[in-house]
Amino acid sequence: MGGFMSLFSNWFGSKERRILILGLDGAGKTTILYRLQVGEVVTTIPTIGFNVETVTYKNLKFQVWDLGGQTSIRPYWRCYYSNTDAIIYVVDSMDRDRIGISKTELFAMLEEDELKNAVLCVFANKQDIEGAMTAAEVANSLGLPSLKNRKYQIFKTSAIKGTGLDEAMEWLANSLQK
Ligand code: G3D
Ligand code: MG
Repeated sequence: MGGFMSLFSNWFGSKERRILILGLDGAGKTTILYRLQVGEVVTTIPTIGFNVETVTYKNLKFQVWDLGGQTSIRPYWRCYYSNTDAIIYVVDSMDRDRIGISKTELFAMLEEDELKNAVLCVFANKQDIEGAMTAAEVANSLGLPSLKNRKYQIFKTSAIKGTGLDEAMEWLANSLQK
């Protein structure tokens, strides 16, 4: 347990940090959570029936759930975002069909008042697959250039191969220190 995260958790400082990992189903969020190797993943299913995966590692708390689908459960998500420092937004770079939905979901999240100070780290995931959208394509399709008053960065990742994750976490740690 630990790996590079043990180094990074020190970089995040001693303050408790809460990080949401969000994106459409199939984007690779759960795979990433396990890749970070930060410890036991605890899955809770709130009454309304969406899964929330949580990992706590030292001063870091990661929470993961799927966006998209039923909008009726959206209000229940609010219970999970208070004091969020960062959003890791995961995109399946092969999923051109749903990148528009992914954009809509992202912008809906970013409108939430409690998330207005959260930094945004986008993972253009599944870069190991040939024909995947480049990071620039993902950024444009998500509308990242139109973001206002948001500190963000996009990274090419492969959760399967474990590439790009450490650079992304390094950026996150640096951003949260400031
Ligand atoms: P989710 O938690 O966002 O819903 P998962 O997504 O982590 O469950 O991943 C969905 C599927 O995509 C899984 O495949 C997983 O192995 C795969 N996947 C995740 N990240 C990558 C990646 O970087 N590259 C490739 N090639 N595949 C990835 P299965 O077959 O188990 O459904
Ligand atoms: Mg999952």
